[in-house]
Amino acid sequence: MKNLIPHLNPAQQSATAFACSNIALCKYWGKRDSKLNLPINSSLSISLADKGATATIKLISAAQDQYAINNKSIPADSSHFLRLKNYFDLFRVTGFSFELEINLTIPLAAGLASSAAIFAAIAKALDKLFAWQLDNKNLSILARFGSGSAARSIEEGFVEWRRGEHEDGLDSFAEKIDCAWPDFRVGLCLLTSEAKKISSRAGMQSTVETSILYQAWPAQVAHDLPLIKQAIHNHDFELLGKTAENNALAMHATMLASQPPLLYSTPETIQLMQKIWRLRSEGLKIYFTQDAGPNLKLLFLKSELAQVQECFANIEIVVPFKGN
Ligand code: 2P0
Repeated sequence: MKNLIPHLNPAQQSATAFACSNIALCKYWGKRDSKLNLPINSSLSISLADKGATATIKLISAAQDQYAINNKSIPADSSHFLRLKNYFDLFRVTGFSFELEINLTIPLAAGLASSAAIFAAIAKALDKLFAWQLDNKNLSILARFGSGSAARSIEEGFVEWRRGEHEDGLDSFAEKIDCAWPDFRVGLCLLTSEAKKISSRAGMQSTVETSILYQAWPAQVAHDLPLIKQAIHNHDFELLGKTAENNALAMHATMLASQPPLLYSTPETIQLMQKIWRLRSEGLKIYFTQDAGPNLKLLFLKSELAQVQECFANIEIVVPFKGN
């Protein structure tokens, strides 16, 4: 941390920042260092524009930190509180505690990358509070300490998080891919906004430790990542969609082979997958991706919008690139 942040002298009493959520098209699943959140594999995501988290951090003279999400206080004995406190412990200022208010434009812990947006927003707000003026590379590393996928929530558009090689993690950060795709759309199909029972953190650890299929995962990523980048650069939607969908299903296959088995899908998830496959066989150009939860995210282009809205009620459409 000393190599990353210049000092711990606050420049102001309070700071606010927003960070977007992101959805991985090539997934991060598995850590080589769980303290520093260093991934086993590189990953690639699309940022969700105005869907994300706003963090307001204040220095208060109370005995203990106070955290709230969507105006609801987080109990001090909860795992959410402990995880946030562990992060804030990296930045303690003598004589002060931190007050944190998070406001989300996405459901909490429903596989819609809320922890990514939350820790990225906190990292950006801390940068303002202390006036560090970190660049996006260092903000990405700072966010990664809170949650791996938060490394990808600093930038907009398509983002690649390279796993890096160094033990200190200073080469493990995310960078924007310089390629806009204005017609690209993400559809959020919210089957449930209930919090998941097994966190991504626990789920990926169990998969790495117990799933024999996990051995195949780095090879899957080595195959998929260059294809997804190629598809982005060539605006080849079919290549992007089929590679991203296969990547998500392969990740879920490694989870299913864990002991005990890890299954984030519900019957509604499977029904939705089958509907997407049927519509695709009938000519609709849509694909899906799935994270550590039952909800699916649809990938499609603007040209399919009317049909997608007709086929899927209650879908929320995200336009990742502004001005279209
Ligand atoms: C991803 N997920 O690439 C993958 C796909 C979920 C499935 O990154 O332990 O909350 O904080 O590093 O970042 C969710 O895991 O886990 C995640 P930690 P994180 O988006």
